[in-house]
Amino acid sequence: MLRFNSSPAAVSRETGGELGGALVGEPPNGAIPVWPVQRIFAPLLGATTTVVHESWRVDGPVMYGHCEDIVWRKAGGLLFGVIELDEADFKGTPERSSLQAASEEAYRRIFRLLDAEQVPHLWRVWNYLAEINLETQGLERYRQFNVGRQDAFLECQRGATGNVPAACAIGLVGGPLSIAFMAGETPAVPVENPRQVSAYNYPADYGPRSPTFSRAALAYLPGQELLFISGTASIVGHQTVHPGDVVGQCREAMANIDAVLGEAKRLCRSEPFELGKLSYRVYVRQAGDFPAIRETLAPLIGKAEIVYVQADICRQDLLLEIEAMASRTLESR
Ligand code: 3EB
Repeated sequence: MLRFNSSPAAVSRETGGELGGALVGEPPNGAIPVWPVQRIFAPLLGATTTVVHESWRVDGPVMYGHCEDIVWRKAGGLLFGVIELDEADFKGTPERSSLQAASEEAYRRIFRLLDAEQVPHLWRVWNYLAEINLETQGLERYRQFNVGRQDAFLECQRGATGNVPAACAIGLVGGPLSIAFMAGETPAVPVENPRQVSAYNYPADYGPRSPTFSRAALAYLPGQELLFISGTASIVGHQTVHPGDVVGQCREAMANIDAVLGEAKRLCRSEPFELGKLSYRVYVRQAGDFPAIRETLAPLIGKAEIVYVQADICRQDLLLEIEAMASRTLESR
């Protein structure tokens, strides 16, 4: 059983079975845990603390390792890892930026580790990079990242369509390229959104290579069903809708999540997932939009857990992005 916990403490003490997690908010004063924790240094909005600590815990013995800038832990058919790469360590060329090179190398290393540890199936990936909307060498940095990511998928014989992980790709003010990942011994079931063109089929208007992710992934552990919903924005078809209208974007993003839940309903093994029973993270481009977003989401999500973070979204015209997760126990028959 994989358990997710979010606590408003700078550093949570290890209580046993920690697989990995994330620290979201201001850099804490205290020590950062030694286990794989993704540092997402971006302001929290509407929170009572300056940092939240999210962790994934499992039952049973945990194996761990550290190689090629990846810190990872493995238990119960699952592996969680974090890789941080400093772009400055990668030589760029006029045709291939250092971010593109770092992105490709990060994914190559992830795939190498997953193959070696025999946990080959990537379920969910969390990507963070500095200055995501900045154009350098004639290409926006998010698009440079997409080229490196897709090249690695193809090079490692993973394929870049269909069976690809759920993901998010978010911009921070600075810091390294940081990628966290959850992988399993068994494949996840990819879920697409009928309202949207699959991201891996986006036309070339959005960059020389399409983004490599699915809209959501259903994953299974003994007696447990997990749903990972990728970063979801105000996109219909492949186009941004409601530019400049944060409330409209917020409603559209939730309509997209609802559509993904509708697809998941056809594929899942227990009762349908509901909007009010997910755990959410919302990325808000402009802090000033936060009150309107909170008000718009409140009636839609009820008492669901939600963390708001100020960060950049991968298209200049997107004002927010919403990701979510849910877990349920499965009755054994
Ligand atoms: C979109 O739907 C919005 O590049 O991994 C959402 C989730 C987005 C993941 C990624 C990008 C990614 O295209 C952006």
